[in-house]
Amino acid sequence: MTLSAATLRDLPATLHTPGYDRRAHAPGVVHLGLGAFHRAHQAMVFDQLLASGDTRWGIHGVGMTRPDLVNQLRAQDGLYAVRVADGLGVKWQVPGALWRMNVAATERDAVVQAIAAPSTRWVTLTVTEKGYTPSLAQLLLDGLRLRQQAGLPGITIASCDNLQGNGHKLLALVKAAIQAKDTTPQDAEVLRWLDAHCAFPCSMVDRIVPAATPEVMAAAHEALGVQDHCALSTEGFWEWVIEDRLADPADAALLQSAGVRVTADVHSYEEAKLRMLNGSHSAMALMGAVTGRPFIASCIGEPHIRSFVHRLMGREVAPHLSRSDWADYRDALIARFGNPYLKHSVHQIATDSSQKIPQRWPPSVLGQIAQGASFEHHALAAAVFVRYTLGVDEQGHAYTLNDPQAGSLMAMGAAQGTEPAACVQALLAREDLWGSALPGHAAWTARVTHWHQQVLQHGVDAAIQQLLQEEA
Ligand code: CS2
Repeated sequence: MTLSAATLRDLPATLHTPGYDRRAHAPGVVHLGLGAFHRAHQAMVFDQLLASGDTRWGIHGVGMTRPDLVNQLRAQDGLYAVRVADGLGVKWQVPGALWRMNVAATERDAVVQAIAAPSTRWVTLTVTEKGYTPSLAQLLLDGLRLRQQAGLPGITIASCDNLQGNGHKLLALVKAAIQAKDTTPQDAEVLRWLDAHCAFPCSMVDRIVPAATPEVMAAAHEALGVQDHCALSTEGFWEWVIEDRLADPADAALLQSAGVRVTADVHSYEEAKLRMLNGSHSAMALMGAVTGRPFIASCIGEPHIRSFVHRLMGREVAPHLSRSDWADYRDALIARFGNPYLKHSVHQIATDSSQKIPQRWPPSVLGQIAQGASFEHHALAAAVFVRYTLGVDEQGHAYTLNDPQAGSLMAMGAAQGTEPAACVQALLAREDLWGSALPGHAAWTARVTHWHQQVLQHGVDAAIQQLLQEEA
């Protein structure tokens, strides 16, 4: 037996399950980028709102390319279990907010129609850093244009990806799609309508949701008594901070009632999260990949890596943050990274490093440079990234670089055994990775080159130990 609407009532009574009618209403939210994260984060916020009796938060979930998850979720009527587990305890829950599903690549028209549906009030997005393409903008635009032509109300379009100023980026992308060709009077009308009636708030979302493992599926089976091919595991912690710029201003109080922070100041939360959490994640992921440690918890469990991450955040990231409670945030992060229930694969986080590093590291390095302060931790992290492009760990096991830039990164990194300094220079020269200010910076290049030599000669662990001693 498998989890579905029919088997929902057979689940153990201790499990939190949807008590509301999942068929009576049309979805009010279209989510683009249906994956693990959305299902264990926003979908659980919307589940709370639905449970409170507000029927407008059902989700039409859209997988962008691959059909497998959508097919599995369809077979389970959009139901899946979430294990929420950390030092405070373990509990299972079945959120019920996911009502419809499509795949954008093969069912584009259904997605456009969903965005244009009268019941739709929100579009949320987690399409990853590399998903902000003209074709995404065109998809949104086609749906929004239909709304405007039909005289429907505007909607809130909330980017929830790990990009600084994600709402601004998305709005600019959609406007660029309108202006890409000679604009007609109708285009000008859409632009006016977008500005007047739609909102593109920036938002910061946070919850660690690893790709599910067979162990999670087995635990789900045991907890539910039925199979669940879409089960997930996450931590208790979650945060959603969204800019107070919503198409329907009344949504602010509703979201707040479900624990979302609605504020004018998303920026300070975004920058802290990207540089502290995601910046540390990328550093540990690359260290784990090269040293052969499989999970984030196995990295932070090593005292030298834990000290490295603690200092990276406290010494090189925090001085440039506007979030004043950064010390508590840092300590909470270290505890979250160590959560033994989250088997968060280092290779999953190292995926798309070329798209992630630009948001995560350069702002802190530039901040340190501007203050004449040390950026050694970031330089070592960058050196490990160069080492990572070799595609083989310190035990000699090969791994795949899962990255849109994999080909060019591996080609540039290939000669690091024979021409290490030239390889470092070539990789540090790339503005797509480091922005426009860091490439060519002599001291930065010198320090990354130094740490890269240490990594090649003595290994990542010894290099970290050396850094900890030198910068005690
Ligand atoms: C991670 C994020 O995979 C990654 O790049 O850093 O998915 C991280 O787990 C989330 O942003 C946490 O909120």
